[in-house]
Amino acid sequence: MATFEGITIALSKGRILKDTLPLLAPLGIEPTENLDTTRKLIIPTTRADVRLLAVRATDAPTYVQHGAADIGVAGKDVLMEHGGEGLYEPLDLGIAKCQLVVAGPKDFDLSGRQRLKVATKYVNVARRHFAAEGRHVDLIKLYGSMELAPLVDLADVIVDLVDTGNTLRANDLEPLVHIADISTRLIANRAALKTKHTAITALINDLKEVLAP
Ligand code: PRT
Ligand code: MG
Repeated sequence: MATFEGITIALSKGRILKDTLPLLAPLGIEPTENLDTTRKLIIPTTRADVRLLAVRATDAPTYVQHGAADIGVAGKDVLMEHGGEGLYEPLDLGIAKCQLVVAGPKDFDLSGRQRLKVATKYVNVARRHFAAEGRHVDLIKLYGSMELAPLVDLADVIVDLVDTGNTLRANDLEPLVHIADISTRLIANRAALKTKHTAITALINDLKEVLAP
């Protein structure tokens, strides 16, 4: 595999992507392929020293942690679940904001249940949250549509993201406990921060300027 001397950025596909590109454009970083239609996974940009990787949102920290990408863009929820080992988190990009919550049927009595069944894709976050309350819970790992679980008695409650609250309301659920405010973060590989210090620091500072001119 040919080595790339410039900066490799892991971008989360999906809803974060369309909010990330306008932050990079003022830095002269624009993909040379249409990201909606290209099948390429390594995407050159209008800057010869910067290339993009289009990765699944949940995989972004993994690429950066192992140095396959120098920097990346990931939701705080994904970082909390991943653990953030080997990662530096220099910037809050302030996009894709939402909240991580425990949600369940309206007026559900969380304390009334001895052994709680919790469905989530955030099993580590959920385990930590309930352990901090001294509770053991049965965790059920799901990969999406968590809101369905309490409706069909797969779980009592879910740990999931909520933005407008429309999805919960449409399914007669409500937020019960707030766990964390979520937004998208810039992450950097700790080793790359040393070996490519000048280039990465310049990029971080340019991004800061875009966020708060
Ligand atoms: O598919 P994959 O597993 O790779 O990831 P994904 O499907 O989670 O990715 P994607 O593109 O959906 O984006 C995920 C990232 O966007 C998350 O990691 C968050 O950091 C951020 N984000 C911000 C959100 C939301 N807001 C959000 N509302 N991600 C998901 N939602 C979902 C939520 O899970 C729920 O089902 O939207 C629904 C609730 O929305 P409301 O407005 O009805 O409350
Ligand atoms: Mg998805």
